[in-house]
Amino acid sequence: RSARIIGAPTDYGANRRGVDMGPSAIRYAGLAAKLESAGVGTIDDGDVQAPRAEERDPDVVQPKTGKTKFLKEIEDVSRQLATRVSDALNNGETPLVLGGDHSVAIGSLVGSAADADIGTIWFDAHADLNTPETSPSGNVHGMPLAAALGIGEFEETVWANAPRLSEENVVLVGLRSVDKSENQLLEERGFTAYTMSDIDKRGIAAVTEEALEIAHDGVDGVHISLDLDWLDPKEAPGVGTPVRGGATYREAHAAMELVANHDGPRSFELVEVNPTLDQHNETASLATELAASAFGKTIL
Ligand code: DIR
Ligand code: MN
Ligand code: MN
Ligand code: MN
Repeated sequence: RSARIIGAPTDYGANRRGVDMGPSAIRYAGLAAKLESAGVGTIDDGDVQAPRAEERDPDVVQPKTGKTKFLKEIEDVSRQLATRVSDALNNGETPLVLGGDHSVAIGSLVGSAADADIGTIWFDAHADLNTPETSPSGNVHGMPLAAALGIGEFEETVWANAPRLSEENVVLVGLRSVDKSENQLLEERGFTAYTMSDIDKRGIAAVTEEALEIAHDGVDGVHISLDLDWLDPKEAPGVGTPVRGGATYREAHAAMELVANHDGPRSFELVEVNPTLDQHNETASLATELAASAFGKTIL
């Protein structure tokens, strides 16, 4: 089994700079070596094209809060990424996408769903189910699940006719910061959501096993989306929107080991690592360890 590493160095969907350095930080933390030590071969596909702020036209005024920011740029990245992800799958490799802010998940999901029925498990403090109308921030990193599902105004975007994952196979794990409109969608639609309180009460293993059953039910494979802000900020300080009360180091490894044991991921992504907010690249380093666990690394 081999992993194809695909970098998506974007900050378009976030509210601050630095997350565009995530792919470099994660590679520099030793991703390929850690995967190889787990017996997983790696191929590094380089990065998709994502012009940085310094390369953009300074005369282009960005919309203010409340409007969807950088939608065109995000569409462009998601097209490139979807092609790379589906090419890797057609080659028999497991795509391992490095963000970038969480808007890159739109491309990962579209690519992963291109030739198959898929589910997803969303390990995140946030639900990422806002739409352009409901978003309090205008930041697309709070919207990728809604975009990939074509909810609300996303019905009219480039993703309108993209291959879809079914709502019944969408599972969110670790929620602790959910906007009102997102909560409403969680109640109305077919998603399954586990909050940090569910993990407190039932334990990470029971929750993750149930999440895997639901995400895998009746589909060909599951996309694992790992937003590093799923973890507690004490473990993962290098993220743009930290929220107290997240998963511990051991809970995160336990969940990723269960992912590995349950067929492994069809596609996998590490997002929201921001080395400019970090100490000694520890969040990127943690991300590499968790990826290794998800790809089958065990202690013994
Ligand atoms: C908030 C924050 N729900 C928003 N979302 C974040 O802006 O839509 N997602 N930080 O990762
Ligand atoms: Mn997220
Ligand atoms: Mn998040
Ligand atoms: Mn199906």
